[in-house]
Amino acid sequence: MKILITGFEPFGGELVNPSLEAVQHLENYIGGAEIIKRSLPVVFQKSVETLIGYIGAERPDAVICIGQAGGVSGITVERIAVNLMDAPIADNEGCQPEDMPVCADGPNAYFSSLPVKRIVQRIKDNGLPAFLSNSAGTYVCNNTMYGLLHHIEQHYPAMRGGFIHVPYIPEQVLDKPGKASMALGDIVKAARIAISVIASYAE
Ligand code: PCA
Repeated sequence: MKILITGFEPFGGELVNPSLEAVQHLENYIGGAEIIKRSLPVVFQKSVETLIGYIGAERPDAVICIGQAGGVSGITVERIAVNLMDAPIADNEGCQPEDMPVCADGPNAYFSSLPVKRIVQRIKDNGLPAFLSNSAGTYVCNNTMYGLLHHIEQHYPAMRGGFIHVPYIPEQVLDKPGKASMALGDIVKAARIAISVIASYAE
């Protein structure tokens, strides 16, 4: 099988985004699956358009988008994307939508079609903190997850898709006392586990 995994560019004044760092460290084959690694801009709608372009070019069996959730203390597997853009800060092109739908004629929400509970459990079984989350926020990550699941629903009913948020890496919290972080190697390990679960689940 083929799995497309994406990370985001840095945003919000950060110099790195752990999601993209982790994606770039992944091997090209994991658990028998071919891994396609790509980056997404932190820009409303452009992130979705870019992702849809990758999907059209690669026709993967599953799509995992990864993003940074500064302050979380573990791998955060998202269950739900909501049809709402309400940005606490401007995106990387200066856009800050407020109380707007992602898709005017779309449903209120989509559920991840990844095996979210299995992923959380397997990461924990490997000694790393992981949580199931019922909100991916209302910023670019939620927008991307919603756009992904909307596109899958309309065009690729057999494709699986979902979103995982990851913590800061230690170098990002040197000036943020009290903020949680996770070593990049552990985030990479968790991403590998998530991929392995998806690869075996589909068989
Ligand atoms: N995190 C942001 C957008 C890009 C990223 O890595 C979010 O959680 O919406």
